[in-house]
Amino acid sequence: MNKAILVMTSDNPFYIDELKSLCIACDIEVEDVVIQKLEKINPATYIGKGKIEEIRLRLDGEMVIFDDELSPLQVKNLTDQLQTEVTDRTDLILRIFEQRAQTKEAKLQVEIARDQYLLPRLAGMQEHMSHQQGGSGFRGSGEKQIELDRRIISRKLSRSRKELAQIVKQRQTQRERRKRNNVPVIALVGYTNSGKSTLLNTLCQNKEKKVFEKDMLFATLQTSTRNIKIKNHTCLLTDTVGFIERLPHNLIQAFRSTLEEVKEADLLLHVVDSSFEDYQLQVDTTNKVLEELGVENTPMIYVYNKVDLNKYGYVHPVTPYVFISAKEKIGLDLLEDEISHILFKDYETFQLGIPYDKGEDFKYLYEHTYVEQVDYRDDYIYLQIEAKRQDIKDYLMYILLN
Ligand SMILES: Nc1nc2c(ncn2[C@@H]2O[C@H](COP(=O)(O)OP(=O)(O)OP(=O)(O)O)[C@@H](O)[C@H]2O)c(=O)[nH]1
Ligand SMILES: [Mg+2]
Repeated sequence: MNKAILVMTSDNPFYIDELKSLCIACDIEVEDVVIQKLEKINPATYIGKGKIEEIRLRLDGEMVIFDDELSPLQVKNLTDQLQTEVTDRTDLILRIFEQRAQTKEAKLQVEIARDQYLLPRLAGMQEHMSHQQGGSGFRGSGEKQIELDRRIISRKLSRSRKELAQIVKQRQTQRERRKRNNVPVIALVGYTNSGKSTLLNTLCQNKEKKVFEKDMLFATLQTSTRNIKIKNHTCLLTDTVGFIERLPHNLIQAFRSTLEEVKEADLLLHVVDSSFEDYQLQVDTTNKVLEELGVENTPMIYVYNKVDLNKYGYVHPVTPYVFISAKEKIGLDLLEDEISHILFKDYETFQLGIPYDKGEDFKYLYEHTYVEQVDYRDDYIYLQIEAKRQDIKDYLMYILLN
């Protein structure tokens, strides 16, 4: 297992714990945490000379990981001076995404983000490699190598981008088809590890179609959509990638298409880990991303999860909200009430009698509304449905008068 020394510019335990969790997810053991509060970041080496020396003396084969994203120049200089692998939080997040990506789309997205990150950093890495090999004197050949690598990566980047665009287009068609079917879409959003996938699995009746849930950062990288029933209404529930503070901008770009699903949603369930005292920071981060996506006007329910841990006393809920435990199945009725209150408040029950020669109309209503009852009677087909009046305005003549 790799070992590391972490370099922080803040002593906020939230950030320290988060960087440690990122290390754990990458199989890296944290040996030490160095904190230097900086007035000003050194453009050449990020931290100051004295601190670099202090770290250098302390090093015993560990890698050094910075909490912030380092510039290519900083990586190069620090690698030079510390004579060990120097990397940053962005790289860790990329590594995790690389491990977890499973679908073709997620893999492409991560590849693009990685290549974008790599491209300006090739020089620094080359330096590190040559140190490891005992520092050969052939600088010239190294530079040629860098140029070659750069060209290979650039070509790969443009290929991946094209391929991704193709997949995104296909998904768009899928989404449009869904939209035509009038089925409301609910999207789960929230900080990583808040319990989105667990909630999806709990709400999904089809137990074979479970999505991956785990106590680690970024368990989910691909959106999955499942059919669920909310008070007899069919809805689509979409699980999304979790958010994190300071998500590297390469990744935001790469994952934009995944988050397109969120834009199409009729309702957002903002899942919050209520057992976490600093939950507000996570809520703010999530809301910031939602704002960037332009969905701040989509109706949203705050779902304060993990109440079974009994550590939600300090939560100041924002309306509309519910307290639940996705794992222990607590409060799910209330959640369904809230969802149906928002999504189905305009729905009414209609009793229709459709003549047998109006087969097309029957078919339309059968496919586009919530059918509660069908009865083939002597003179007509009896149909009891739930629908919005405006959605069936062309069929109101079939309403049966009692
Ligand atoms: N105690 C408790 N644990 C929960 C609850 N809901 C989820 N968890 C746990 O929290 C961890 C994360 O759950 P996930 O459902 O994978 O979280 P997520 O929001 O999908 O995470 P990402 O995919 O990384 O964004 C898992 O270990 C779950 O078992 C809950 O209601 N109570
Ligand atoms: Mg998940």
